[in-house]
Amino acid sequence: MKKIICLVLLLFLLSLVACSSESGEPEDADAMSKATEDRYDEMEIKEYKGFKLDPSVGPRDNSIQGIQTVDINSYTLKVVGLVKQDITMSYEDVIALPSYEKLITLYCVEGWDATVLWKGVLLKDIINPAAAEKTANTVIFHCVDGYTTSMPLDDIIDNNIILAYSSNNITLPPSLGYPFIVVAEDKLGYKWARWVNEIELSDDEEYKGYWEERGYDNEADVSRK
Ligand SMILES: Nc1nc2c(c(=O)[nH]1)N[C@H]1C(S)=C(S)[C@@H](COP(=O)(O)O)O[C@H]1N2
Ligand SMILES: [Mo]
Repeated sequence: MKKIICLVLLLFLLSLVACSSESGEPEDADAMSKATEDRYDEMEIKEYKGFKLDPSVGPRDNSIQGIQTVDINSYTLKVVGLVKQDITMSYEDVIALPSYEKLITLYCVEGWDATVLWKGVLLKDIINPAAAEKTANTVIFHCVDGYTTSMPLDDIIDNNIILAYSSNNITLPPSLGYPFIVVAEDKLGYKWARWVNEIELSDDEEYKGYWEERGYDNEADVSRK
């Protein structure tokens, strides 16, 4: 008799477990909203080594000229300015360089942030073959939409700053700067140049890009961390 009761109990418990795992929708408080869910590209990964990733396409766009569409066949990336040798690279040339992956959060001054798995190449691997002059201390990024922003050359070299062509394992979407975005880790969003097509070496430490010229801090360090 005891055995039968145990068996019935066991079957009951097993059915409970089965039901709860079938019940589908997660119920935790921070379950993703349908709107957020919809922004993920079908192929995009949503989690990396236990970290939740944000959809790589943000909730809105406020680029100075809207989202740019770049024709990859005519696209070139140039390295110019205080260099011994100007360089022009195609998209294929850039992505043939050794690749690096980084899980980094972008913080915009507007108060939103996005944690994304970025994959790209080291900016120094692009700059080094051009051989920067000794006087060069600043890197100015020029973009297809006329946007510019800058970073100290040492920052880029010492922190292994990458130029990304992939976000969350998919090709960088146009909204994020296809073909390339500067993953300016530890810097506010306006340092993350998108649709980059020219890298200029300069000795103007005071250079002010589009938003910097309009009053935003040139260091742009992310303070909340
Ligand atoms: N080429 C280009 N890059 C740009 C911008 C832009 O307008 N043009 N906006 C910057 C700003 S202010 C932010 S916060 C990040 C993310 O842009 P988003 O706010 O439009 O998503 O891209 C940065 N890079
Ligand atoms: Mo921004």
